[in-house]
Amino acid sequence: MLDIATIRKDFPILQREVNGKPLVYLDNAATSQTPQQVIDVIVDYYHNYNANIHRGVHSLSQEATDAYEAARQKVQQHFNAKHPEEIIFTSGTTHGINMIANGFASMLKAGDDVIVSALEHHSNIVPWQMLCEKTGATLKVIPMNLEGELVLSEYDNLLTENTKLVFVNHISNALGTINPIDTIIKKAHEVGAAVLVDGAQACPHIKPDVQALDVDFYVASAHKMCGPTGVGMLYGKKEWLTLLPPYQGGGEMISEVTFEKTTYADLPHKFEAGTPNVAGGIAFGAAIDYMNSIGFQAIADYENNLLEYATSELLSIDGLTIYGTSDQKTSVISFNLDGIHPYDVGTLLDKMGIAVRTGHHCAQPIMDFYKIPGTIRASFSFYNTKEEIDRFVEGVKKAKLMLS
Ligand code: 7TS
Repeated sequence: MLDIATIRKDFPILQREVNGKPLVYLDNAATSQTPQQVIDVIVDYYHNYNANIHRGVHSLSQEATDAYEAARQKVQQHFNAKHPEEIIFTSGTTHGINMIANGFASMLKAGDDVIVSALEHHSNIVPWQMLCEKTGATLKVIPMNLEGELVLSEYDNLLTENTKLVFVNHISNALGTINPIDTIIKKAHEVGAAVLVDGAQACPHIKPDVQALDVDFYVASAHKMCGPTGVGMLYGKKEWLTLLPPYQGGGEMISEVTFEKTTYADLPHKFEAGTPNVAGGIAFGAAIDYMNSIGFQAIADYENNLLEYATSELLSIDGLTIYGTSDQKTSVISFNLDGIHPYDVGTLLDKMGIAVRTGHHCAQPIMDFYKIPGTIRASFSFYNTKEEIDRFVEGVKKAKLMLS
């Protein structure tokens, strides 16, 4: 059992009011809130040992380098990567995906296929479309069903010896569906294709094991798991990261530079050109510590209860449709009220101090599938409470009355 009252005290922002009402923050899929323990780590860095890393002989630089590399090891252990150099610090999920899409540009050709899923965030669609434009490779799509699940029998039909890459999210940001990535990875490997899993929405809820999954690439953002914005991780199997060319050229990613030829640094530095987000990387490590101190099993159990409760309460409202009804689902509810634009509901909820997201959630193909302009999305975290869900459901009822 989680002691939610105590946990909530860790999050200063949860104490504030919005529009004269206590904040109910239900936009956790967009970004999670930051506990004081993580804020303190950022403040401590700038107060006490702000320095550039990997380059100074002076003490501050050594301290900052040690803390940054210790954070890399925390990320490595958390995701169970075999080697610390398989963890590349990025600016977030989008950056990690673009690194890999860019890397494959020199390896794909016309006649090759890459497979995406119908449930992706735009950041796991557009970089691959750009890659296909560059290389002549063909983009194929695993379709979805009305429940918001991937149709795996169709995936079987798409896989051929021409398939070079498959990219799929672990959990859908727009619907909350947990995708069967272990099966997707196994089947891709049977035809020799590599797999990138977008874990942006999974990492706030579960602890992925990249070795057990045997995934080739896994990407995530710190800001969705109690860390700061502007930092994330790319896991890549060492063999792949060694093979792929660097994404950006610059300082710190080289071994030797002359005007005739440059040789690249070893992993992970080959993919980390320029001064990184040092405070962010260190704080990412602190966020991982924080979440593990609560425990991912406890988080999942608690959030599943919130999801069940909120789903049944919302379904008691006439004319309310939930999109994404898989039984493999995390704590995200996307819904609409008959004849009412999601934006109007979101705006009224904000007036009541309740933060939700409205719109297409950067997943337009899903909205096209359901033939809707967008949804209202409430996404719950372990620091949300049943009382907040009651206020939210009351808010939706009020908004419905005002708008019908
Ligand atoms: N992939 C998924 C599945 C996501 O949910 C997001 C962000 C991204 C990639 C991009 O992450 P970034 O940190 O690089 O921006 N999703 C959302 C969302 O659902 N609402 O706001 C951002």
